[in-house]
Amino acid sequence: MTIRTFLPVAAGVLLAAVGLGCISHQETVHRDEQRLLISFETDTAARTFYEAVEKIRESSTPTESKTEFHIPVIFSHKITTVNGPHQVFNESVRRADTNQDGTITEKEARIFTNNAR
Ligand SMILES: [Ca+2]
Repeated sequence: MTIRTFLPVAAGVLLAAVGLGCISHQETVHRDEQRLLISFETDTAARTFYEAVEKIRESSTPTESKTEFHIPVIFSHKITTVNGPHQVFNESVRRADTNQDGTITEKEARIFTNNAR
């Protein structure tokens, strides 16, 4: 292909792309996980733990991630992932149950509360 034939073809492809407009895809994915099963040594341990979890929920913004891919003028692809409420709870259980025995003791709940952010 010579430059004399290439330029009109390239111009035609560009004009067609502009004329057709940008192909755009936008998607929001809600992601959550199953809530972990946990038991508490006492009611005090449960109350202490849940109060700390609520404090964390109130102070944190919902976790969100974005994936974007663009080819200027021709193609745009954007995915937004929003994490559900069980993720904060599960992460709190993993942090609080330090020996991973499935039970949060009063001592573990107190330590978790003191370090909750
Ligand atoms: Ca434990």
